[in-house]
Amino acid sequence: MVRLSGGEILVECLLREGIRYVFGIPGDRSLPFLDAIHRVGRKRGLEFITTRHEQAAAHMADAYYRVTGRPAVCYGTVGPGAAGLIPGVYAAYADSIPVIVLTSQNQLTRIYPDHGSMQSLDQHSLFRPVTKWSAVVNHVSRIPELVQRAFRVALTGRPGPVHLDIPSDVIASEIDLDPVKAFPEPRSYRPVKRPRADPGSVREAVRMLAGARLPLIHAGSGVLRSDASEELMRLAEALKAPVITSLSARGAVPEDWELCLIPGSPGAFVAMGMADVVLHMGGKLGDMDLWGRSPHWGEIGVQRWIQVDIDPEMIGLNRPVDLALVGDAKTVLSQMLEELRGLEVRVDRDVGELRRLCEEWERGFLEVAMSSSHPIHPLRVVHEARSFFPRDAISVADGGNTAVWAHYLNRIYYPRTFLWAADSGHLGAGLPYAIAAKLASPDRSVYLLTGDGAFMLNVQELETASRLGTEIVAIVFNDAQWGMIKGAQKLFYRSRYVGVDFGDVRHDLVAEAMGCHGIRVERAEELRGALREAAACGRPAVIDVKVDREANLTPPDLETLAAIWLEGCEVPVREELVEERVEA
Ligand SMILES: Cc1ncc(C[n+]2csc(CCOP(=O)(O)OP(=O)(O)O)c2C)c(N)n1
Repeated sequence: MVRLSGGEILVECLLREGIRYVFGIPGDRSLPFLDAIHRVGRKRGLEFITTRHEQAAAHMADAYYRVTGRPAVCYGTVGPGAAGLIPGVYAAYADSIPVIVLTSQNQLTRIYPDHGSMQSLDQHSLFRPVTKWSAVVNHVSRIPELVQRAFRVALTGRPGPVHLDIPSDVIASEIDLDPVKAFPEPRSYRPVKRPRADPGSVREAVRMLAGARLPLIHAGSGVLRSDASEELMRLAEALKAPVITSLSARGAVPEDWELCLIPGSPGAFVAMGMADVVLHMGGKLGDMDLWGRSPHWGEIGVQRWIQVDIDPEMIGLNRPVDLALVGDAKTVLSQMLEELRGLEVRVDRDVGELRRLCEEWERGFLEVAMSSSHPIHPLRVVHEARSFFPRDAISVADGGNTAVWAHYLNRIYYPRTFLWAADSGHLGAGLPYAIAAKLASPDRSVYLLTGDGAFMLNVQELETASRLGTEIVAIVFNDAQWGMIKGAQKLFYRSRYVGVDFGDVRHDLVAEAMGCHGIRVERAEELRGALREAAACGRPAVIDVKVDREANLTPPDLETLAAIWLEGCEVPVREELVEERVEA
């Protein structure tokens, strides 16, 4: 038996799970935990990284998982610290990212219900809607069991964040325990094998796909979470089936691959309508997938649909299926490949034309990018950045229209090299994502394409980047406006702008003030030199690019996106009334 404090027990549990980073802002309630990191954790590779806002801490833990496939921890102190984590935890939850969220809580005798302590907050309830599971650790002896359960819940099934609320007397108290029993290997408390699908259904699915006139694979982020890209490409090749990824699964296949149809491109749209059998792997078919419904997809009952998901609750969520397979993407794809052996596959499929449509679409954007140099078109910035950084660089997107432009010309070639808060659309995630991506993968280039509005939401993290020496290149599309919202006001409300303009900030000078390198660019010809300077400066760098304000209002897809988001809530624009009132 050994005598350990709650803080030491917690650290030991995290070490057993291979945790490398705890991101957060300390509070007085976390002192025993921090001290245990100092005495026990550090020498075994566990570090506490202070951020300058808890939201960024959660985004960093999120990004660390996206890049490495291994979870990280974010921490907030009782009350404001916990509340500050929420936006980042929500973004992770929306994209099914397993983040281990720890919060400090007041003493057991003062909580649930609270009777007047400073900073009291029902954190258990607060985190429930943005986590898969939340629990209050009500005794020091329960720390191992509840931490182990937290990891089990976070990492199995459809992954997601989990939350433990730890009272300050629990973390400070000591107990005698048997370390062999208290800290077993993870495989003794959570499954390490991936679930297989029913073999009969796999056989049926493969037969449907092999005999299809045009099979199409739609890959969601389950493919990324399960590291199934290689199996996916092998299956697509064997079937001669084109692949479209969801926007959040970009990188699951190389976007210049002959079977890849870029989401949102005409090639993808034609295939979505034409395919007679669709294999939908690991995703929820949300609004950005146009709900899997006609007119963009084939008619229900005509276009046959096979859905694979690790979570049975996702089956048929937005489109009825002809065949459901419940299992892990990588395992099910391997089962399919095995089943396909020796089976005759139709060979008359030609996806070349579909692919040509994608390339034409891209060429159109490239022409716009290169058509002028002043003011700088946002597409030019995207193009210069993508062609400067190596194929395996990690790119992070943030912002409204900036992220839309980035989609057009920022091609992704490898899994886990594209970070974007896809399902939350959470502005401000970009800078913390980029910093954590560099921590997670120091040998790769990391660049951020961000709107200026989005950038300022977590700009304080430039200090974190400079302290950590994470050499990222942040490219800020400076148009001094909330472009996407202003663009919607332009399209639907006759340019009656409200709340969408702000000042021209010198982001390069802000960067310098926080220990980073800053460059301002006003002409397109300066972009290449600025990128070179930023990449070679040996510090995190910010390139503040003055982009064309007018062009940044309405990228071609804005109208479609706005129609999806505003469906059913369009306000009829009654011009006569508006004019009458103005005159009165
Ligand atoms: C945290 C958060 N607040 C508000 C929004 C709503 N929103 C969506 S796009 C957008 C404008 C983004 O402006 P910017 O980052 O400057 O990029 P731009 O559209 O100008 O390229 C806003 C405010 C959001 N998605 N996230």
